[in-house]
Parts: sequence; structure tokens; C-alpha cells
Amino acid sequence: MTYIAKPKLHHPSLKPNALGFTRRDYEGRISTLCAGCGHDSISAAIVQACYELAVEPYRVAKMSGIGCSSKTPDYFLGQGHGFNSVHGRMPSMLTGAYLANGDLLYLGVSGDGDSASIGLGQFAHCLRRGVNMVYLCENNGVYGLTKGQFSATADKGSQAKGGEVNADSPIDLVALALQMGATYVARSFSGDKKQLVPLIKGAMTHKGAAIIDVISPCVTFNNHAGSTKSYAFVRDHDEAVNSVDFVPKAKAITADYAPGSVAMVRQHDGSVLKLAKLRADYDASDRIAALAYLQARQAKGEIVTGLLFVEEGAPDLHTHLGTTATPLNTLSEAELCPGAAALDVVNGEYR
Ligand SMILES: Cc1ncc(C[n+]2csc(CCOP(=O)(O)OP(=O)(O)O)c2C)c(N)n1
Ligand code: SF4
Ligand SMILES: [Mg+2]
Repeated sequence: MTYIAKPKLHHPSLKPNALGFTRRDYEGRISTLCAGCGHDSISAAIVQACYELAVEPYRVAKMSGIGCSSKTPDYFLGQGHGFNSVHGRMPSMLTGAYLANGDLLYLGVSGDGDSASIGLGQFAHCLRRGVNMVYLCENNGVYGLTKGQFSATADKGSQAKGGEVNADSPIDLVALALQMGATYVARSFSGDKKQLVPLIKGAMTHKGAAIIDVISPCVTFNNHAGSTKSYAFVRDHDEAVNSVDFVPKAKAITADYAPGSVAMVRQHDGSVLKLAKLRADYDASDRIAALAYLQARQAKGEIVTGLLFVEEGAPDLHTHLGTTATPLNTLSEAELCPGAAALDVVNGEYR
């Protein structure tokens, strides 16, 4: 319950990370979500990833929309910045904040309703613009907060708790992200922390638009037989394309996989993603092949997980616009205000 403060005492044996923070320093308030909700496991994975990456908690800006998923930023990184916006409007809030201060790590948390229904336009545009962020969609196939209506990611033919069958085609956020030009595209499962934590670490060190679609079962409204977003269904149909290992820049890089079976992707900050191939026919550097693979496997009823596509070195939004990534609040008045003569030139261009 959010009104019950978490005890401040740390267990003396909690290990500090490179910055001296313990795991507790990355936690937030006590969750009010239903016991067993997949979203809580994702919050735990974010805490773990930030602790292991040794991110300064106050350098993270958490943005969200509306939904059970969008409530979760309250439950992690209590020392971070946070803004809970309007339903489906997280991307525009995040884009504006990023343009004003490119120095923070932006983590946008959303739900499948928030992203694929009311916020679909915003979802598409923030990815195609290359906003430097991690977009994390906690995807349960329903509007959990408003009592379990089908969302736009619910599979055709899947059944609601009350027996109703979904007749509409689903929107696949990963396929859409690939088409929109996102440069880090992954899918995971809230019940697979071993896969999810390195994927979040990779996304947080990626420069550009990173999206992770995390299947996150809603135990209250969408965890029954007939649902394709239940714990049991996802466990039975999960097809991982690769296993991701994250190597921080400070560590010596060792390749302990057989030659040819591992791809090393160097991130902009010098850290490395080691992608061990589980599927011989999968290439995470080929956007078109990734899309074709995804759709072929989906037609067979498989849920493809792992790092599906990554491209390093692509320009981000500040580069496209020629704007400064220096926080605007650190610039002087002279730098921010170019003066009347410069303004006359700009106005002149519109006459
Ligand atoms: C403009 C607007 N329309 C509708 C709502 C009602 N509403 C609140 S949350 C929600 C859907 C949440 O679903 P999702 O994003 O999938 O999050 P979940 O609760 O499943 O995690 C809706 C329709 C709203 N708050 N604002
Ligand atoms: S209603 Fe569903 S999504 Fe919302 S907290 Fe409960 S289990 Fe999670
Ligand atoms: Mg949902």
C-alpha cells in the first residue's frame, strides 16, 4: 500500500554497486497492484537492471500514461524524476522533456491499451523520430485498470474471462516498431527475468529509440484458459531467438561462446551486448529479415522473444533537429536568447 512507508533500514549485507548504491536505493513505494501481476515482476527487473548498471537513480526520468502499467513508476526508482501524464500521451511528454534536457535517462512505461489504442499515433511517432529513450510496454492484452476489456494487442480468437471471443486482428507493437525505424527492438516475458534484465540494460545503454514489448499477464482479468497472454500460454509458446548477455564497459570482454555462434554489439557508451544465437536462422542486424521472421513464426502460433533488432550509431532526435543535448536550464540567457537581430532573420523567412 502506498501509504505504508517502506522501512528505511538496509540489511547490512546488501552489496553496494560501483557507485555505492544498494538494490534498495533503486526501489520505490510498496506496490498496490494485484498479487501476482506481471507488472510487478517488470518493476523488479528494472530495479535489478539499474542497480547492476550502477545508474545514478536521480538521473532517470520515468514517464508514463494511464493504466495499472502506468502506475508502476511509483514502485521503482523512488529517487528518480517522474511524470504520470494523460492516457496515451507519455511519448509526447517524454519527447518534450528529452528536448529540454538530453542529459537524463528516459524510461517511458506504458500499457498495451495506452500504446496500441489511444496512444498508437504517439507510439509510432516517437519511434520514427529516434527519441533517445527506453519505451517499455507492459503488454497484458487487456485494459487491466478498467476491468479487463480486450485491448488492441489481444489475439484474434483469444477468449475473455467471461467467454467472449475477440474478433479483431491484433496490433503487433514489435512489428510496428520495426517498421517505424526503432533502433533497438526486443520482446520478453515478465516471468523470464534472466532474459528481461539484460534486455533492459542493453536498452538503457542504447542511443536512440529502444522498445521492449514485455508480455505481462494480468492475473485478475486475463490469465485463464483461452487467453494468449496468460502465464501458462506464454511459457508454452515462447521461442527465444537469442540469449543476451550484457558486458559493462569497465569489464574485460571475453567471448566464451563457440566462434560463429555469438555476435558482439558495441553500445555507444562502450558496453557490449553478447548475442548468443539460439536460432541458427536469426540475424538481429537485419530489419527486414527480422520482420519477416517475426511474422512467419507468429503465423505458427509462436511468441518470438529476445533482442529482435539492433542498430548502433543511428542519429537520434537531437541530431536530426540540430538542437543541443545540453540541458536548457544550464545555458545562459545569452545562449538561450539570440537577440532581436537573429529573431528578425527568422521572422523574415516566413514573410
Ligand atoms: C482519455 C482517457 N480515456 C479512457 C480512460 C480510461 N482508461 C484508463 S486506463 C485505460 C486502459 C489501460 O489499459 P493498459 O494501458 O493496457 O494498462 P493496464 O491497466 O492493462 O496495465 C483506460 C481505457 C482514461 N483514463 N483516459
Ligand atoms: S488488474 Fe490486472 S494489470 Fe491491473 S494490477 Fe491487477 S493483475 Fe495487474
Ligand atoms: Mg493492458
